[in-house]
Formats: sequence, C-alpha cells, structure tokens
Amino acid sequence: MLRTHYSNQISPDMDGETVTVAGWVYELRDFGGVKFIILRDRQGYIQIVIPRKRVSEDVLETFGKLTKESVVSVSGTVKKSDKAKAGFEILPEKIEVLNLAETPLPMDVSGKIESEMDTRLDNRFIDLRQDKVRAIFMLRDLFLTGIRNFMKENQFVEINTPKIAAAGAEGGASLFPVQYFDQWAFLTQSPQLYKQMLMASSLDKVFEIGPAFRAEPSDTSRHLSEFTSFDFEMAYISDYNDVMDLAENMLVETLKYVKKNGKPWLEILERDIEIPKTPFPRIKFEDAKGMLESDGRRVGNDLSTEDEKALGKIMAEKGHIAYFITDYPEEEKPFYIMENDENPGYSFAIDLDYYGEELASGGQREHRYNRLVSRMKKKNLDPKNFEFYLKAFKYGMPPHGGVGLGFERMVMKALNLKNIREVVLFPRDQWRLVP
Ligand code: AMO
Repeated sequence: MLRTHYSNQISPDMDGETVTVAGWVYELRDFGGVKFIILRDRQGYIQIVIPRKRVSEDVLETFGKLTKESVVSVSGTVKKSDKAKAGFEILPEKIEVLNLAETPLPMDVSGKIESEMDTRLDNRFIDLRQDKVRAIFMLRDLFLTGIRNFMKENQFVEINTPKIAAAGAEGGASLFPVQYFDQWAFLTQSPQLYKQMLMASSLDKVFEIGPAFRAEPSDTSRHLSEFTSFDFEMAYISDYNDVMDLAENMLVETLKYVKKNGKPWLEILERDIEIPKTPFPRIKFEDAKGMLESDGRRVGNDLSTEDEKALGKIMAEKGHIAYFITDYPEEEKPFYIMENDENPGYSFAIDLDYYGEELASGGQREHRYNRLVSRMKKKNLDPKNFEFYLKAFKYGMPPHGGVGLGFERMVMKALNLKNIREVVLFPRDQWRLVP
C-alpha cells in the first residue's frame, strides 16, 4: 500500500517508528536550510520536515518539483516535536510523487480566499478538499444514519420506489418528461403514489430516502430540480396526530444523533445544532393566519414564503423553531389529502415548518375509493390515468397518513447554511446540468 497510517493514527509516542503517509500537498514552505510539506489526508494534516543536511538528494530534488495539491506518498521516521502542531513530524526517506497537480489551481483550497458558488460547484472535487465543505458532507451522512436508525427502531421498512413513472402526483407543471421506449413517461416528483399503494400491502409502515425531481424554474436558495426526499407512510393511524408525533420524534432524534456523533465536524463548521422544544406547537391554518394578520399581514388561502418567514419570527419569539401548521383549506392541497367533513372546506393536511421555512408536508390521506375518485375529479385529474393507483384502494386499504420531507432543507437549516446547494454534491437546477 502507498499508505500505512492516516494522519490521526500517528502520535508523538511513536517517535522513531517508520511510517508511510499519503495525501495532497496542502502547503510548501521553503526556509532554505529547512523545508516543510504540509500533507493533507482524509483525517487531517501532517508536517513533513526536510532539513537539507539530513535528507537525500532525491528528497530535495522531489521537493523542488512539487506543486500544491499534488498527490504524494511519503515514507519516513516519526519525530516527536514540540514545534509541530500535532506534536510530531515526519523526517522523509523517500517522497514518491503519485500525481503532479497543474498550476494554477482553479480555486483556493485553503479556505483563505472565498470562491464564488459557481466556481466551487464547477470544481466540486477540489472544493471538497476544504475542511468546512467536507464537514458538511460528513454531517449529511450522519443525518441519513440518524433518520434510518430512528425509522428502523420504530419498525418502518426502508423501500425504493420507481423514479420513472407514468403519472405524476404533485401537479403537471413541474414534471420532467422522459422518452420511455415508444411512449412518454415522467421522472417522479415524489414517491407519493407508491408509498400509499404499499399501505394496502403487508408493508404497512414504510420509508424511503431517494431522489425526487421537480421541473421548477424557481431560482431560489431552497429549490433544486433534483432533491432528496425523505418520505414515510404509516397505516392504521387514528388521525393526523399520529403522523405528527412520528415526524416530530424523527426530527428531534435525528438532530440529537447528529449533535452527539458529529462533534468534530460541527467544530470545524463552527456550528451547533439546536434541539427544538417539544411538543411542537400544532397550529391550525386559520389560527396561523390570524396571528399573521394581527401582525399586519394579509394572508390568502395558503401561506406564501414571506408569510412562512413572518410566522417563523413570531414562533421563534415564543421559543419554537419547529411547529406544525394543520387544517389547510382543502382547495390548496393535493387530491390524496383527506377533507375534514366536520369542518367543510378544510382538510387534514399538515406542514412542518422549521426556522420559518416549510420542511415537510403531508397529512391523513383519503383511503375511501369513491371519495378519492371524486377528489381527483374536483382537481381536474382523469382517474383513468391513475388506475394502477386507485386499484389499491378497492381491496382493503386501511386509514393511513405520512409526510414528505426535503432532506437537503433539513440539513441546510439545521447547520444554518444559506444555500441548499451547499449540502448537495452535484446540484441540479435550471442552470446546472454539469458536473
Ligand atoms: P411537497 O411537494 O410539499 O409534498 O414536498 C415535500 C417537501 O419536499 C421539499 N421540496 C423541495 N426541496 C428542494 N427542492 C425542491 N424543488 C423541493 N420541492 C419540495 C420541501 C417540501 O416540504 N407528496 C408530498 C408529501 C406527502 O404528502 O407525503 C410532497 O411531495 O421540503
């Protein structure tokens, strides 16, 4: 192997031992009689000390050729040193150049010079060499593990549903058409229809973490054309409160998991994760509207982005960064949401807002075939296009509900980042199809 130790596997008490380390040349310092290479590997930084009189001609010659971000493997002896940050340095016997980096670099890696978002995304492989950027993706990984742990502890089965489908669930405007052999298909906007169909199967508590596609031309810091949707669906609910209980616990437990296991990365990012106060307030839409109107806003039949922000402020003053908004006007909500017969015109739809932004939406579903068909017609949808889905409601469909949550929004907001693109390796938006 070109490496025997990562930087964090070496310590001052290994003084005198021979090791081979490998990584990128982060910095080159030449003081004449003594030169240094700061090598960066996945775990951190290692100082390579090159005193002219104590190393071979080969080592000196190689040092002269090195450029920043070149890839090298260095074999040498561990030397305890009070002057080195880590308490040790490596005196090299051999430096092997594995790949020389071209100069100049397309962007600065040290984090000292801030690069534009576009430059960073065009050169994502280099951007990811920055500690802070890497920290974001190490934390993102922990969010995924946290969610999975929580859902599995609660007996949910992880599923994968098709991403190429014949019909969309979230409205025609944001569908991406795909040429599918000799017919047209679409990239799925959400696993909605599939997770619901499964409620009529033996898998009555499911979740999925997968891509969702929206042909949204909105050029904002919180929309992508391809995002990761975390969806769950559960059968045999009494009402939408069961769905909210699950979503609330999931968010709190996931945040706790990341806070506990992501300490080194949070330190690099200089961020802390705030655990939202429980129970999350459950505010009826009309009450939210009332709160906003007494604050001087005019609110329609739904909350605009600005309304959400304003409500976020009001709630933050009351000590809540996470809360539900329930009972939306049915007119504003998709066909699969159940209407509230006791309060005509309203529905059992819920949104979960987090730091004044919509994080998730869902609710109790319409599981009664005839009501579902009439709701579809009311929304000008042709039930014929949804036969594959409607069939599942004819032969034993239990009451059920669930939510879809924008995974990137969760990571972005929890880490207090300003742009959703920060938390996606290779984001897709209206302007970006490469890399
Ligand atoms: P909705 O359309 O509200 O609901 O989407 C659910 C959540 O997904 C996130 N989201 C997005 N994130 C980034 N970029 C986008 N373009 C984008 N669009 C949506 C948001 C949003 O709250 N089927 C329902 C869910 C359900 O009822 O279970 C649905 O998709 O955080």
